[in-house]
Amino acid sequence: GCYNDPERAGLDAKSVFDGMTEHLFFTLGKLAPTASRHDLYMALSYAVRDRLMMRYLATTEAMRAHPQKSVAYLSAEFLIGPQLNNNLLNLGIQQEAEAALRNFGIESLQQILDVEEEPGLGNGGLGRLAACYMESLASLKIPATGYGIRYEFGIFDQLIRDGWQVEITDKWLKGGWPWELPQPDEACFVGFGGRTESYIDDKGSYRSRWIPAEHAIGIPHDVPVLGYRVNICDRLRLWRADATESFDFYAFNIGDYYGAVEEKVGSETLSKVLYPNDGTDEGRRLRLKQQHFFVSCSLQDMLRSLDNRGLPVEDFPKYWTVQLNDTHPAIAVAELMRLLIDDRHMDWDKAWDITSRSVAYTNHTLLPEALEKWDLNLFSSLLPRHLELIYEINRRFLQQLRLRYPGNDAIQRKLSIIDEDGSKAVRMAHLATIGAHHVNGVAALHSDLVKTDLLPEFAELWPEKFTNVTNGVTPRRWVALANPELSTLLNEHIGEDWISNMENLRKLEERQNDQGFLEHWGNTKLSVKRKLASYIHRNTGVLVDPSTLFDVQVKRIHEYKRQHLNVLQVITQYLRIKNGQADGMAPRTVIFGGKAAPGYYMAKLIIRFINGIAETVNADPDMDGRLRVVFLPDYNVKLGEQVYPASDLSEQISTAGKEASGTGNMKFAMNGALTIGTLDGANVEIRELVGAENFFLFGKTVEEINDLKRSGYNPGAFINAMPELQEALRLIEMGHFSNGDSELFRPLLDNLTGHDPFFVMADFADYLRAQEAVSLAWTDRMHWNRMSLLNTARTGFFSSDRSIGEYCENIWNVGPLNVDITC
Ligand code: DL6
Repeated sequence: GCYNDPERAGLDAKSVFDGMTEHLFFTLGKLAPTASRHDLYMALSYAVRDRLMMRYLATTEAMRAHPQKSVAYLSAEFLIGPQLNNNLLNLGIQQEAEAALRNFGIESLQQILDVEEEPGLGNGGLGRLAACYMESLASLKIPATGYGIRYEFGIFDQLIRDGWQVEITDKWLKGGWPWELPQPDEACFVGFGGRTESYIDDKGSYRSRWIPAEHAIGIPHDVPVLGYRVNICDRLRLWRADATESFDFYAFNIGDYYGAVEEKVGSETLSKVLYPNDGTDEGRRLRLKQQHFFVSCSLQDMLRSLDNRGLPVEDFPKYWTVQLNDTHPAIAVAELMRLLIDDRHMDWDKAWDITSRSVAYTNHTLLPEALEKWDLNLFSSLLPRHLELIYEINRRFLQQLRLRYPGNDAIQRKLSIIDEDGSKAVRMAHLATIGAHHVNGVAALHSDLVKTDLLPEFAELWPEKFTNVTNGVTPRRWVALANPELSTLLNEHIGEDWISNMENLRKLEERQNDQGFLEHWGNTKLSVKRKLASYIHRNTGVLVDPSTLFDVQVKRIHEYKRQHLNVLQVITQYLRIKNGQADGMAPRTVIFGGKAAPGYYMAKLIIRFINGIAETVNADPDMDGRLRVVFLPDYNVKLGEQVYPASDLSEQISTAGKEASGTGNMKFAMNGALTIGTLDGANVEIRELVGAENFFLFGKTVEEINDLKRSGYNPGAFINAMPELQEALRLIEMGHFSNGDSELFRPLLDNLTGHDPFFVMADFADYLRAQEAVSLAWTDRMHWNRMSLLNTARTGFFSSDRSIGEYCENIWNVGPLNVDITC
């Protein structure tokens, strides 16, 4: 077939303009002179989507004609961010789009990009990682589908009222979202609840089957994912839950209209809302339903794709490699077994062989509260057949263990999928580990800790299963799109290759002693900081000076990420200025951003704390030109794109051993920010690559933290050794940052001075020392610029292209697909 229709989908400015005009008229029912910016955004997006379609269909057709292995990336979250500019960049038509817009009286593309609403279908790093990986898969020409949920309401919008976080429903679909293609004829049925029964099939064999009490329908909504300057266009397939009509019809006929509506409303709530992933106890039952819903639809879809192409189901592992993004989709192990055994009448061994050769699992956290466990009663009431299958998987696994460790009951209890200590529960990480052919952590340190601390016995049992793939982020979005100023500079001096081969940034090192270049480097950063300063002024009313050091911590608010450590340090700086002891201190703008889970009290109090300090500091004339504190409301992908490029200092200050990887740390470093950080997650690798002399290290190591725990940690001992810290705590206690209210921050103070679970007090002195080193380094601007340049030059490793390359090679065993779109 011919997928290249230059009339209908050309890439020049005239074609884009014609496409927009056509969509304004026929799709949106608008005339150009009265079109709003939103109309123009929609028209341009549809015109761009047309240009994705031929690549998308050519990719589908290539996979039909020449089947090869494809990646199924299963993730409860895809935080994909705004789509328009990314697609323009990857197609190579940003300038053409801008030219087309000028014909509608729009001066800059940015004015239209500002209109785009982002789908907040993720909480933070895990969901954003999935989005970067989809983009890299397509750019590396690997056939892939990202399977997830089309939440009607994604992560809440955050407002700040009187210093507190207020959550507002995220209505990302309200203006219409032009990037999805609903495919109702590819819907799937999913069951819940009910019972199981045995029966004898037509060949006389005993079988089990599940009689669910209720059903939902999953309607796929496909989002094209175009790679950078390639013909491959992969897809994100997001499932929306719909009501099952057969039930409704029956109820309508017997006159139970309201009963039928209730059923309909019930199943539609399934894809209604995204839940926090941090272990707070919200919506447990619905969350498990969501997981099974999207996993079941996705696996049915994969099996159907084999059927449609006439490929035998036994070849499932030859055509699909299924990656579990954390344990949220771990039910896939039991569901694939069920589909193969119950629906396809396969025997156990064959089904297990297929399942365990297809599935791999990525662990993203060691935090015990975030490791998923499902109460056994809840689980059996929703998924009775899956529980039977899990019992059988477990029985066979424990048998294997008994042979390996005869008489060792303790190890069986510890590794069993069923947790029998206290109220019984299903341990999803164990199910995933047993069912997967590979288990990986997301940074070198984290993968080591998975082996030594989280799953040591599993790692001893199956050493070859355990591996590492350090996370990465896509340079297209996080440098080329987010930082056009830096991109232009890079393109001029080292060529454009870096966008698809980030290791080429190394060429920058040749310029590290070139004074003129370093000055240019610094000025480029300054111009990006001016843009952020103006955003800050418009959105918070705070005036900040772009020439000050932009010291930034943006990420979810969590005690382990220790935003409160940062705030305490700010108070110390404030006190030093007040006491006339601030000689040599760099003038700073300290910027925070991030959302707290709605049910996480301490995190919300930390937001209030940041805003309390900001209010006091920013109102004090003594701080003018020396210290400003800003909390940026509603931190999301779009805002991240403005923040990373404009940062000088990246705060990566989690308690060692708690942050699995971090990916913000990579975005900052690529954009030339220096890191102040602990030896945690990917910080370790960032420091190794950029060089210890270009990184501000502080804090206790994982071993030192463990020693402190063992010896009985007493934060008081650390506080007593630091008069400055005592003074800071005293001021907080007096209500100095809360208009005299001495109770407001008491829970935070009690936490820090009491048991201090994240070792804030233990790391404080060293953090202060490292911040002084930052101040000192800032005084020699050429030296700072050189360090900044080296951070960019040496962080090509953190491109998600490298991570995906490793997954393809070491875990998935997949290769690129060639797609031809010429006629
Ligand atoms: O791997 C992506 C991302 C890491 O960079 C973060 O360090 C890690 O916290 C995050 N993990 C999760 C898992 N659930 N929880 N909580 O979000 O994954």
